[in-house]
Order: sequence, then structure tokens, then C-alpha cells
Amino acid sequence: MKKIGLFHLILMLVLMISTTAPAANPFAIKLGVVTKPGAAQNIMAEKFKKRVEARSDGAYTVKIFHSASIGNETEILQQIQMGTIHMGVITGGPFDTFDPIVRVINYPFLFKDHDQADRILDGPLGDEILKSLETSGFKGLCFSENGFRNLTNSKRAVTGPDQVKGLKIRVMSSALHKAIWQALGANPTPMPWPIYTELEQGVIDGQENPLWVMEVYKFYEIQKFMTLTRHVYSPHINVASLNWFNGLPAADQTLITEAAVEAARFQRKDNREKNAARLALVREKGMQVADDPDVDAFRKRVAGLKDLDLYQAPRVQDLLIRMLE
Ligand code: EAX
Repeated sequence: MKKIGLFHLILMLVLMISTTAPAANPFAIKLGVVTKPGAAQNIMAEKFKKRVEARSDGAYTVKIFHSASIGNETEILQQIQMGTIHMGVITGGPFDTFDPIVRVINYPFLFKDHDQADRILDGPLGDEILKSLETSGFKGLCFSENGFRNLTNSKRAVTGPDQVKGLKIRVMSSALHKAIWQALGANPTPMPWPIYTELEQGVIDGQENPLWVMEVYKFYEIQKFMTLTRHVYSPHINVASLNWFNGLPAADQTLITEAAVEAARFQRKDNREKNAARLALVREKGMQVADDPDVDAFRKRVAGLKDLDLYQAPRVQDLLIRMLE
């Protein structure tokens, strides 16, 4: 283990004494994800860990708490707010109860491809979202990705919204995701991650997630049908506890932010490069894939979402309008 510099040691003691909600040592970063090694979030977290530890020459360490070992995404976010853990790589879904602005980036069919997603999220509109999170106690660092979400189920082939009717679909703990699947005629059931057992036991018929989930969680064992709906582009928001982050020296804040941005760039590329092989894998495992569903029909069914209460807060509505332009 590398030695911690004297500067950081003194600072550590000062911060440990002065911080009211102690996540103990401010240089031993605790980071939470709900997914397991190999998952998109974990690839992001591991890359971040490497970069921060190398760049700071060991002054910072990162411990990754994965597989929901410190709680589901809502609980991780609460702990970050309180400052009892420092960071998280969190999907958009459960985040929207903490700040409704997050609903804007989870709007269905908002982005048509990865380039557009990157351009918007890495640009001023993305910055507005990250900045907004400060109101609820988070420092938003950057976006990495879960990816475009696709529907899977165990009951029947789905090529358009008509066949979705009545399917019991697990959705993230998010009012928006519930509303999307209600509008599509499904019977949406909000449930935190992971969900393998519920799918296996038939408590739910289906779920929706990006391709990597099929591989890492072996959903091809328990889901027969996949529809490439790409209905929501799902970013991860990389967040830190605002109090903790603001208490760090400016140079360290920059180091941490840059490490996160670099890791996110790596993770998005890595995730995208693997998608073709994942699609081949699920076919090989026997899943029936509808790769050209009636996306226009899906889109029409969810067109009214922007008028729901979910989007009525003025700053949320304003940003959504600008996003949809
Ligand atoms: O990556 O809860 C979800 O569906 C999320 O996409 C989860 O992070 C799996």
C-alpha cells in the first residue's frame, strides 16, 4: 500500500473532526452499486477506482460495495445524501424520486442513438441536470451508461404494443417507468434490483433492460422472448455526497471528476462494443428476438406522457421541452 502524504493525513484528521455525518475517512471512498461484477455499473466503478487510486498516488482508495450489499438504489442514494457513503453509480429510475429532473433523461424515445445521447448528456443540458442534483445533496459528476432498454418476457412474442397488453412487467422503482408501461397497456410492477428469482418463479412475466443484463444475469435461461424496443436510453448518474465533495481540496475535486469522466468514456465504449456479441449469445441460447418491432406504434402510445403531472414542475417541463426540440 502506498503512503498517504502528510498533507492528506492532516486534512483527513481535520475533516474527520469537523464532519457531522461521518463516512469516517474522507480519502477512503465508499462507492455503492446494486449490480454484480461484470455489470455495466461495476465496470464503471472499477475503472473509476483504478484511475483515482493511480492518479492520487494512493492518497485515495475506493472500496466498491456491490450486489446491493449496502442496499437498493434508493437506499444507496439516501446514504449518499446523509454522507455515510461517498459515491454511487446509479441508474436513472429510482433517482427520479429524489429529483424529478431525472425524468427528463429517462423520457421514452428521447435519443435515437448513442451519438445523440453523448452529445446531449456531455453538453450543457446534461450539465444542467448534474447541477440540479445539488439541491438534493448530490454532486453529479458525469453520466456513464446502462444503455438502451429492451423488453423481454416469458409469455409471447411482442412486435408491437398490442401484444404487451396484460403482461406483468417489472419496472424500476420510478413513477415514470410505471407510467410508461401503463401507457403501453402492461401491468407494471415496481421492484428493486435484482429480479432473477421473481422472473424464474413467474411472479412477473417480463422486464426491460439493456443487452448486457441478459448476459451478466443469464436472463436467457428464464425469458423466451425479446423485443428490441430501445424505448428508454438509460444512463447511470455518477454521484457523490455533496458535503463530502465540497469539503475536499479543489485539486482533489478535479482529480475525482476527471477520473469519473475518463472512466465513463471507457465504460460507454466498452459497453457498446459488446452489444453485437450479446445479441448473438441470446439467440444462440434459444431466445426469440423481434429485432424490428413497430417502434412508431410504441412511440404513439407514450406520446401523452409529457403532459402528466410527473413533468409539471416548471423547471422539469422547461428542460423537457428543450430536450425534445
Ligand atoms: O442494471 O433496476 C434496473 O433495471 C437497472 O437497470 C439495474 O441497474 C440493472
